[in-house]
Amino acid sequence: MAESSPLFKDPIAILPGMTLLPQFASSALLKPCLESVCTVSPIRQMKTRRGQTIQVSMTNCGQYGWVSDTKGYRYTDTDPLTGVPWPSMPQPLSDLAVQAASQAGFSDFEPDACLINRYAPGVQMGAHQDRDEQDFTQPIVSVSLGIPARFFVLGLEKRGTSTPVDLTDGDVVVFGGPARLYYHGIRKLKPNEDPIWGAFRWNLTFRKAM
Ligand code: MD6
Ligand code: FE
Repeated sequence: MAESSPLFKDPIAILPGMTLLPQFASSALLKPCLESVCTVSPIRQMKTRRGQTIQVSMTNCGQYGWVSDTKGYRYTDTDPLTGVPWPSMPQPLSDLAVQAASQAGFSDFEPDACLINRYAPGVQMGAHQDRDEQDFTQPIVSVSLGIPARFFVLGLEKRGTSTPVDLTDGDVVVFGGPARLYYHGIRKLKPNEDPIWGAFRWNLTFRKAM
């Protein structure tokens, strides 16, 4: 009975449409999956439309991958670095994403893209909306691995009061419904050390892109 297990943590409602599932993911299970993805499509720094280097390093798995370059943001079915399709989404990753979405009330999540972000200490992600996907009724499932970070959520406006959420290894956030288009970001990471991931934080965001 999961509810009576000391390993099971209850979901936490952060805002309507935003649920935190504390320690829902296992780094030990996911690390080999990420290593196999990064062997095919290496983690790399992308550029913005203006030609600036994005501090967060990225890669993707799944049918589609999110890319940014001087042409802008979009999803592609081919990795521009390798010229071949993005590696398929490992089953343990898609299972985790579907189970997390279901726990948060999204029972028909069908992820076809997983953006993989890697942060070193000192790196942040500015306030942004995720709106390059076709269907905003599908949530985004976000998995945090490695060193801690402070996530912040605004509303439909880029300015104003933010809600902070401290994320640690294994935490999963499901972002959907009224929160799906809320601005959000990651504060500058403080140096830290994780036994599995070393000095880095990894974040996986599962999406239905198309
Ligand atoms: C991060 N996360 O946690 C960045 N986007 O490193 C995101 O940008 C994000 O956590 C959409 C939905 C959930 C997220
Ligand atoms: Fe985002």
